Formats: sequence, C-alpha cells, structure tokens
Amino acid sequence: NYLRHVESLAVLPSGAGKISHLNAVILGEALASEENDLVFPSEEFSRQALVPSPMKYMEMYRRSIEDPAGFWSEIASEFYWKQKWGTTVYSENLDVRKGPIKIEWFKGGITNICYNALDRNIEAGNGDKIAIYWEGNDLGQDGSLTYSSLLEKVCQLANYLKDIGVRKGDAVVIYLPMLMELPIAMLACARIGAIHSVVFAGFSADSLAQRIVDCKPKAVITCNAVRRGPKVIHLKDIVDDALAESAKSGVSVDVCLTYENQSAMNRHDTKWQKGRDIWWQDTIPEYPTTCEIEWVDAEDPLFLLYTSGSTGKPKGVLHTTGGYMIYTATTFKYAFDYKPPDIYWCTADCGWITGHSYVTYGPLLNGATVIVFEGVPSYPDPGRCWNIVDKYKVTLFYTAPTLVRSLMREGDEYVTRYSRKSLRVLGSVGEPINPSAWRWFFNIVGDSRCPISDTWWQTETGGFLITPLPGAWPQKPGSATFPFFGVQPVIVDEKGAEIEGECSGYLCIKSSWPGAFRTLYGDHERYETTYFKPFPGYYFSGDGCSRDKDGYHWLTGRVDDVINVSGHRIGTAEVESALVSHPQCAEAAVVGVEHEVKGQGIYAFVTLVDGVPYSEELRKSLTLAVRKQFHCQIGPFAAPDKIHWAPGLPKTRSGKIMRRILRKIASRQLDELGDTSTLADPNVVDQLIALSDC
Ligand code: 6R9
Repeated sequence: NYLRHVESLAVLPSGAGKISHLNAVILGEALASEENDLVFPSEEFSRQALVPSPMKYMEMYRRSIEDPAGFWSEIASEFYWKQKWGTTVYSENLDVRKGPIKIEWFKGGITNICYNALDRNIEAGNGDKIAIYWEGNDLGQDGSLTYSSLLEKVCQLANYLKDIGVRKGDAVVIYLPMLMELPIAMLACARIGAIHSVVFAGFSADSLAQRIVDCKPKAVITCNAVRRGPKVIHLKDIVDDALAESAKSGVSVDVCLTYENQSAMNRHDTKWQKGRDIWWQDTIPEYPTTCEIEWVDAEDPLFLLYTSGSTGKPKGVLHTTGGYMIYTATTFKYAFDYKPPDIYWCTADCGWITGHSYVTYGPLLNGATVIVFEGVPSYPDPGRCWNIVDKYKVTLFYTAPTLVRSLMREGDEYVTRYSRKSLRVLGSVGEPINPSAWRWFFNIVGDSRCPISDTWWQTETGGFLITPLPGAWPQKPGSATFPFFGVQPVIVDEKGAEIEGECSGYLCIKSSWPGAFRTLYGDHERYETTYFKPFPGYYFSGDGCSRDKDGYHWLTGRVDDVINVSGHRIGTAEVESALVSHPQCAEAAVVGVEHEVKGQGIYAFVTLVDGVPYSEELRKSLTLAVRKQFHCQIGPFAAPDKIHWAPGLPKTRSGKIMRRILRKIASRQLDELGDTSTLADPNVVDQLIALSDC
C-alpha cells in the first residue's frame, strides 16, 4: 500500500518518455538496478516523525508551491522581527531576458539572526540548555556552553569588535579551526551587522590572502595553532604570510585577534607583531557580557563564503539575513526530524557552507544542542566518531560519503564496539552517496534503524533543496529523493527545455527559495553568467540529475569543470594554474576520475618545458606545488592523485583542450574515445595512451 502511495503521489507525472540523447560522458548513468530498491522507515519512526507520511509531505509541499508567500511567512512569524516585512513577502526575477537577476525575501523586515539563535531561545526558558558541546582533538579534552553562556561570550567579542571600529556592513575574516570560538565569532559578527567571511583553516596563505584582498576586512580572527590528529599546524604563521601578501596588493589589516589554543601551542612560541596582533584571552574577557543588537534589514548581507568555480578565481557567494535564517532553520528541523531533546552532530567544518548552515545557524535557531569537534575521525583510531556518539548520546549524525567510505574500509569492528543506541537519524552531504556506502551507513552504523537524509544542496543554495524527510518516504539507497518545501527542481535538456517524467539532464531550479544566494560579491555579472544564463528562466546548479519512474531524484555529479574530491569543490582551473606556476611545467590539464574513497580524484596531464626529462622527483615537486599554492597541510585534497606525462594535449583547431578525451584516457575507457578527427593533431591521443603507465 505504501508503495502505491508513493507512486500515486510522486511529484511529477511518470513515464513521459525517456531521453537518450544526452551526453553520457558528462551526465553519468542512472543507477537503473537501484531504482526498485525501497527501504521503508519503521512504523515506530514514522509515527513520531514531524512529517509521518507521503501524504503529509504532499500536502505541505503543494501548499509551499501554490502559496509560497503564505507558507513562508507563516514560518517566519515564529521568529522575532523588530519590524515585520512589507506587504510583498518576496520578489524575484530569475530570467536574464527580463532584466537583472534579483531575489528578495522579507524585504523591509527588520531582524537579527544572532538574536533569534540565542536571545530568543533564552527568553523561551532555554538559557541553561547546552548549546555547544566541544570535543577536542585528544580524548578527554572537552568543554560545553549553555545558551546563556554562549550569548555572554558572543556579546564580549561583539563589544570588542565594535570597540575597534567594526560597523554594520564591514567584513571580518575568520580563520579558525573547530573551536567554540569559531561559531562564537560568526555570531558576534552577526550581532553587530558585520559580514563574516570564514576561510577554512586549512587553506594556504595565498588562498587566504586572495580572500582578504577581495573583501578588505576590518579584522582577522585566528588562533596560534591547531592539532589535527598527531600533527600541529601553525595557523598564525599562515595568517602572517597572508597579511604580508595582501599588504602587497594594497590591503592592510589593522587587527589580528589571536586565540591561544594551548593544547596545540604555547603563546611564547607564537610569532607576534606588536600593535596588530592581540591575544583573545587577554582582551575579550574584559568586555561586558551584554551587547545591544544591531537590527538589520532582511536583505542586509550576513556572510560571504568563497567557493570554487570553473575559472581560477574563487566566487564570493553572498547570503543575506532574513531568508537564510528562515530557510536554514526550517530545513534543519524537517530534514533531521529535529525535536528538542536531540543531540546533533555534524562533522563538517564551519569553513564550508555545511558548517555555516548546519553547525551554527540552522541548529542554534532551533535551540538545539550541537557538537563541535576539533579533531579528525581517524584519531586516535577509526572508532572516534562512535566514541563521540556514545559519549554525548548523539541522536542526529550528519556527515559526508567520503568519511563513510573511509571508515567502511577500516572494518565493522570499529563501529560495532560502540553502542550507538542513541542514533535516530543519519545524514549525508557533499557528493552522491554510492549505494554500497549508503547500505553500510544504514545497516552497520545505524543498525538498520535510522533513516538517512541524503541532502543535496550547494554553497549557493544556503540550505537543502532535495532531501528525504525521515519517516515520510521509503528511501532508495543513493537517491536524494524529493524536493524540500518551496523548491521546484526541473531537469532540462541541453537546449534548456524542461523534461518531464523519467529522464536525465541538467538540474535547474524554477523560481527562488528564501535561502538562495543573492549575488557573487562584487561581480553580479558573473552571478548571472554562471547561474542564470546557461538555461534562461532557471537557476542552473551545475549538476546532472536523473529522475526515475517514481519521481525520485538521482544526482549524477558536476557537469562543469569542477571536481568533487571528498565533498570539496575544486576547480580544475585552480589546480592547473598551480601546476603551471612550476617553472618546469609548460601546460597542464586536469580532469576528475572515479576514486574509491574520495569519490573523485584529481588526474593531471602535464606537459613539461622543452628539454626537461620526466622524473619521479619532478612528479613530487609538481604535487608539492599544488599543495603549497592551493591548500596547505590539512586535508591535502587538492594534490593530484596521478600525474600523467603529456608530450602534447588534445586540442581543437581553435586551441580548446578536449577534456572529454582526457577523461576517457584517465579512466582507461580507451574504446570510448569518440571522434578525434576534429583535433588539431590526432596523434597526441596515441602518445598519451602510450605514456599511461609511466
Ligand atoms: C553542501 C555542499 C555543492 C556540490 C553540488 C553537488 C555536490 C552536495 C550532494 C551532492 C549529490 C548530495 N553535492 N551534496 N551531490 N548528492 N547529497 O556540499 O556544498 O561545497 O557548494 O558543493 O556538491 O555536485 O553541486 P558545496
């Protein structure tokens, strides 16, 4: 019966014809055999779920599409607004043919996200509830903050920032590891209307400098060092280099607030620039523990977060306050079936969008208890995650497929030696989760008891767009299932025509949702060109997707020059530019290849300067060039997995590198090279194949 429900209620009409002409090279293939594999939530789970059935989902979904203004303003009314938004709940233009792209939600509404996350929950009687449990790198290192004490710390920092002249609309760069000070810093900025730009504390000095130059912050907040597993990383040295670098481009930063992370490094060993560098512990505790709110418009910017694009320059994704607040709170609540006693742990770092929306804002807006983990899942051994789950009685556990796959390789014993009885819902994000990893996550980690929310979304979307609601639907391992409320995914062919029913194509979104990004910082034109021009009338996600006969969505990966390594977006152009910066590299072309643990690996074709011989040493030094220029010691995910010597690259007569052919050579699909006759020099292909194993 349940199945019949699903079929009859599937969001889009089924069987409207198959599309077979799409380029399988870039779109991947639908997982045909998985389509019929349904995993049902237990009745016990569904009975207690916020959305207990497909029917309830459909009722809410339908309302959200037919009356978005009513649906979202009802939810928004549960939050605090100093002044309510005007008569128009949202206005949008997503069609480049009709003028500039514009998205606004709750315009004229005056609010503050920090107030809604902290003060509002405290006023509701939750001041003594734990907001954050902090678990350090080493076993036994931990701490916690209640909502009231978190607010006090946020206020102290906010007062300090005001004191040094940070005003509404100013940018602050945050370069911190997963200490409680990281969400504290984000919330302090939000409280005074400053725009935070968190840079993942694993990026190199160059990347940090690039971001500093782009947003010209009033201050940088960092710490002296961090321990990641057995390693110590001197973050302050990286910041010093970045600040020196940005000064060369004319951007000088007056204040570098530095937290002394004693478990990693003593302050006496930290290099110091008097006048600019300030110890957090010496200064912030002196400030008052209350701080007035800076009330902002719903459309005032909340934060900037840089993400890789298909050209070399990272894109500054800009999110505003009101819509983002409502959207992250609502998606968190429904996609994890959140209830107040839940203990929630998301393993993402706040340096990524997942840490913004689903470590800091979404959960705290719901008054949830969140775990912030400084360390790595493999330290001191691969059982660490389940040790933490048992220690804090985690009920909602949200992670990435790459982590699932790497733990899966270590064997079940690391999991089964822990109880994990507290777990209720599991979550996955960052890349498609392959069905075998899904099953291991479901059967072994979740004891076949916990629904998995496979959440598809992006830095740009602010929150989940396609995700299961646990308890509502039977799941199909590897499918992100159905759209969240208010989201209208459409699949288009290469001409931009919508395809209905069972099909595959390019994933676009019709009309806006509250959490959508509003622009690329300082480059609205690039925003329009990248996201709205490819398929006029729609937001283009850059992903391929197929929809099966039951209306389930299956994401098939990026269709642009972006590689997804362990859930991190890496532009091929960025890696290529790091390679060609090496004096002995003449040219480079980078493609993604399938990788057992990382999802995708980086495969680099490298042409050397004339006369330079191939050598292992050179291979190492090229790898190092990428690691150094791109990302530093933590998670060297940008380092090429393979360097393939290339006497020449396959190019069209107009000089465009044919990546399609390189992808086939990299994945050894040599009988599928396709037409090579348009190449300027077709012999290049044979030469490359001959050098495959060198
Ligand atoms: C949240 C985040 C976005 C890209 C996105 C897609 C891939 C993310 C996914 C997924 C399949 C999922 N992606 N979640 N693919 N299933 N559940 O990861 O943001 O870093 O901007 O990456 O990640 O390709 O386009 P971001």
